[in-house]
Amino acid sequence: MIMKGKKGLIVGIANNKSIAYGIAKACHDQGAQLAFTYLNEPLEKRVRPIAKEFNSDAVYELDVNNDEHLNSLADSIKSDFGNIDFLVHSVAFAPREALEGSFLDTTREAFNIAMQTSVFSLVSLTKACMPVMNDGGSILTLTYLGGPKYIPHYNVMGVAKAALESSVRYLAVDCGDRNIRVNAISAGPIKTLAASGIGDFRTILKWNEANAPLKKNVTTDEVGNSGMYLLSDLSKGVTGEIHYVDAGYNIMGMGAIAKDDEGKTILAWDAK
Ligand code: 0WD
Repeated sequence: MIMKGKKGLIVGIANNKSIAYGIAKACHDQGAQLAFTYLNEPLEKRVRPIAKEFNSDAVYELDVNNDEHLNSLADSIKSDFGNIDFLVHSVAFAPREALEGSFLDTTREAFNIAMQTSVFSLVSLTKACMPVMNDGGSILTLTYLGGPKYIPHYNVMGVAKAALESSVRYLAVDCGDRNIRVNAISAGPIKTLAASGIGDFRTILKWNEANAPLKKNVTTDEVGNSGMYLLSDLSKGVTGEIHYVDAGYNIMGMGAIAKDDEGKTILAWDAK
């Protein structure tokens, strides 16, 4: 039981398809005690039964853009759950219209919403949790290849993920003073509620499956297990890292898709 005796806060479960659910499951399976947050009332109905599934009744309302929620979080955790050893930040949002069409058309408002909710939230949540985080703890966030590279339709969320990955490095230094580690998993595409907002997401899934070295898409269980490793003492020497859990897709310098002599799309290794 790798996580026995450890307590953690999971932020970003919308339902049991969420990546944060996979991470919670892996940590719970290894003996961790968990507390959860929900964004708003409709999501509370989804999150409470999930907390029960993991034998927890430590459930708090948290909109990461609400300072009152952030300010009261540490006190609530301290009084009914106790200090935590790890924190999962699995939150991102951009207005739907910003995730289709051209990046050039991104509005100031959409840009600010994406950056506040998807990037600054890691900084503010980390800060809010520091008073209840044990020294030697671990913080994990979720990012995507659309940060360092161009991905169609990802647009402003790509810019936000680039800033998030940079924030991981800066936070890793600040939190390192207390031996608290900060890392990110860059997950391959997974069909979740958030992903359904991205234009043409099915094509991204198919493309990844065709071109990744492992010829498949990853599951929330796979991301969950890697997340559990980064939250556990097994990764005590790892901080400021962006760890790819994407069936290897990010290493590819050449796609597997090619055109045959008639212009038909085929797998590259079938090309003559
Ligand atoms: O392909 C994917 N699904 C990938 C997701 C690939 C690589 C990375 N990611 C990232 C996302 O960008 C995000 O950072 O993983 C993280 C989790 O996303 P998810 O598991 O794919 O999506 P989902 O199940 O929708 O969970 C994200 C949740 C929100 O769900 P909805 O769908 O209601 O927006 O983030 C939460 C909310 O529960 N969230 C907030 N929580 C607190 N305050 C807020 C907020 N203001 N906004 C969204």
